[in-house]
Amino acid sequence: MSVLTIATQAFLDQKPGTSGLRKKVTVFQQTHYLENFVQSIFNSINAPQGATLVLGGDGRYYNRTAIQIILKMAAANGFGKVLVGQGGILSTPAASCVIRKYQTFGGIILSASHNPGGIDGDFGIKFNGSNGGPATETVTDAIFAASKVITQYQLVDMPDVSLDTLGVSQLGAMTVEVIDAVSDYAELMASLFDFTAIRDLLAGGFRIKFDAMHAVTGPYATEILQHRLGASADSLMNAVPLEDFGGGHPDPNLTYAPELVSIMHADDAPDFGAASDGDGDRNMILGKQFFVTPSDSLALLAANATLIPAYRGGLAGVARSMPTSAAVDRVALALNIPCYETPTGWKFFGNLMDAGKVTLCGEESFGTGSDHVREKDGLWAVLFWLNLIAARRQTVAEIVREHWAQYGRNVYSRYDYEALPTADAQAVMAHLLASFATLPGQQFGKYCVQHSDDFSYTDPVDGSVSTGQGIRILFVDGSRIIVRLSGTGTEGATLRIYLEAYDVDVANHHLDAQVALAELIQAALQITQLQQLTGREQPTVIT
Ligand code: G16
Repeated sequence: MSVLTIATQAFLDQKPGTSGLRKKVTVFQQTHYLENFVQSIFNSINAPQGATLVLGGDGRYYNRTAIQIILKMAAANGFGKVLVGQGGILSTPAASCVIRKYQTFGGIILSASHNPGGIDGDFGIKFNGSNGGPATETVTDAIFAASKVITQYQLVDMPDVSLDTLGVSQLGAMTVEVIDAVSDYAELMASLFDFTAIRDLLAGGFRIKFDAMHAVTGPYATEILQHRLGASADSLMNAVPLEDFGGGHPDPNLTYAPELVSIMHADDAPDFGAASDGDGDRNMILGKQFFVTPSDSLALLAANATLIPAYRGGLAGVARSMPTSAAVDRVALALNIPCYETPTGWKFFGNLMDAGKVTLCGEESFGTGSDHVREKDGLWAVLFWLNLIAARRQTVAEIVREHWAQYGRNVYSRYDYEALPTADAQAVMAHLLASFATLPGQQFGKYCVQHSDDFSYTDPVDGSVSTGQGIRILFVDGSRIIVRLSGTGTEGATLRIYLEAYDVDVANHHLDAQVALAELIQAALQITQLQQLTGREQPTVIT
């Protein structure tokens, strides 16, 4: 086996964001760009000689090319074995499941998640550790540091490996095992949920619609929902993965899943609708003419967890990212279990789950999951909902409204301003930071500012500190406005404004969130000076 050592020069823009390195495909296609980052991973993770890795991606454009490069580099860097999903495919939660099940050293996941794909779209890469979760900031900082001083990388000079046939082949001294991308994950799901109850629900005429958005969950949903649970073929839409996601934006929300949203708002809508994203870790839940906000979904799953076989014994604790609404905090209080508030990014939940402090976690960005893996998990959330509906035999809307009546409603919305010039977005953040001294005590309509700060987090397990995690404007009545810059965009800057108001009055619970939040939205625009500083009149996406 001949190992080639290639001289290279550092790229200075390889800092991992909220979830790995995400860039335009054309950036990754530059000579040495992908190789530099992969070698920087290998130079930072201290893998023992002969270690096993998991490798797979969401199937987007450039996935197959990248997998061949990474395999050859892994062989040259002393790995003993790589488990690759068939066709180079593994959803993000399935990759986490495989890392854990086969106790590998870690894995490399290729995905830009919900970002568009195709030759003009985005690509991404991240390293997950042996717990199956995204590398912590300590590791991603080390990878970034290594990427700035890299001078060479190594790969074996050998032909490509076949990725389409299950089985074992050799790449020099390293074994490549192509594994079924779906079966380990499907078995894990069957072990968590009451498949018999869900099968009975569906056989009894409960109609569902799952939109795979031409992304990675197509084969998983076909196996689990259709083959194992008996859903009809027309329960699935866009279930064939495509390299460019059919030209769509594989982000399951009210803006980017319009086909599903209109089906769920028709007079003859199915009883339950759901969608997942590019790499299968996000979920959107819909009832007949009813949208469940991700923050409410997390709270509901926590409140109903003991209806599910895997969580029958109760929850150790729950966690949410800071911008996620405090709906789950109220459930945790009622259940007398701890609730942790972390920065945005699933990587912050890993330590809490590993230490047994939390069982369920979630984020406003359509991510929910549990300690069954160390990634958020789209289909898991869908199955959780189906299992709880099978147990309660109520509609989605009835379940949510009953929850609000019991706990109050954390009315919630997020405004995204995408692809802003970076300087404009930074001007908004600088303006807010400069306002901290004068904001407390100021009145905006019915809202009076109590406190404002820039969120920082001390990990209760390893003591690491993460600062600058988003600006919080907290009001006397418990309402909140959060402003932060996204860490997953690839064009300019994306600024997010998160709005939350708490309402216990059942008479208001029928109100559309935009109506209920109208005054808070005005306050946010006034406080941020967003329109004046960016020239943007309207957000790109409202969820
Ligand atoms: C990633 C992270 C999530 C985060 C989301 C949005 O999700 O894993 O934890 O909430 O990005 O992050 P931001 O607001 O910085 O864009 P995914 O689905 O893209 O991997």
